Amino acid sequence: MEGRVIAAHGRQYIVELADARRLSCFPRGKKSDVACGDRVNIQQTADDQGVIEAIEPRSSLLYRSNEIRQKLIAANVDQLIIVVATEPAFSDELISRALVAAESEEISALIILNKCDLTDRLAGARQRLAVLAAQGYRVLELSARDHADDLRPWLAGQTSVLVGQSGMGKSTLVNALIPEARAATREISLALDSGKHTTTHATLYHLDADSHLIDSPGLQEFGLGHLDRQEIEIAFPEFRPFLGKCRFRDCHHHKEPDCALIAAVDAGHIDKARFAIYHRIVGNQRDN
Ligand SMILES: Nc1nc2c(ncn2[C@@H]2O[C@H](COP(=O)(O)OP(=O)(O)OP(=O)(O)O)[C@@H](O)[C@H]2O)c(=O)[nH]1
Ligand SMILES: [Mg+2]
Ligand SMILES: [Zn+2]
Repeated sequence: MEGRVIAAHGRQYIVELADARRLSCFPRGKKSDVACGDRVNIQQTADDQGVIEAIEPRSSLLYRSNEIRQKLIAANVDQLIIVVATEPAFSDELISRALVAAESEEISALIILNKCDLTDRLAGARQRLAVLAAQGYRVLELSARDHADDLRPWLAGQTSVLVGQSGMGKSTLVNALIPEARAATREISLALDSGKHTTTHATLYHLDADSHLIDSPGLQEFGLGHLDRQEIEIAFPEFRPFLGKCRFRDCHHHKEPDCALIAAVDAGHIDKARFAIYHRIVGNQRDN
């Protein structure tokens, strides 16, 4: 039988079949490289249980990785939605890393600035996101508490995944759009005190027959150890006009003479902070 993974809790997966029945499944063998959103072949072993025999080829796979291991975020998504908020503070580097992941999987990206009802830090947040909007990324301002519906047109006909730091309001958005989801949400102060993320595993919810939304646990890091230098530099849209124009073909855009990217930074065509983030991602820190 074929089904789709709609929840991934460690090695246990909830698989939804074509007739909407849901089975609790384990993968065959030790390795567990199944992600929420995966299309799988299963063998039913009991009324409500099954074994995952195979994973169908994926149209996309979002994951993060460090030297030791990789963590799957979601499979077969069309759109990555990065959720930040006016508060708590968000990381520009995390956003850029998520954008690189989306570019490398060739899926579209949307940035949401949530909690716009909290106006104290709204102007500052807007200003930081303007750098990304200038690169052509779509930035949508909203408040999950009172007008989450603004997001609905952006979700139509696609499978989207919400990612971002803990407390940004991803699950609140899910509940606002899909009340029957009843995803757990928590006051930030409580969440920070416990040191835990409120959402503990990825879950796929249906908006309608062909629009789906995946909620994922908050993340603090977005390791991109699986990408090489070329893949990372091409994932910065504002670098593209300058790539291939450095004096050295294998230029690291670090301290080399006649580097087209460094010249573009100096001329104000590339944002300094984004350039610094690029260097942190590829792992050669620049000193200025
Ligand atoms: N004022 C305001 N608060 C919001 C808004 N959206 C979410 N919150 C609050 O922010 C807190 C965190 O929201 P969650 O939805 O649990 O955050 P999350 O991103 O799912 O967090 P993790 O599951 O830990 O990754 C909750 O107390 C929400 O009520 C909003 O638009 N405005
Ligand atoms: Mg959550
Ligand atoms: Zn260069």
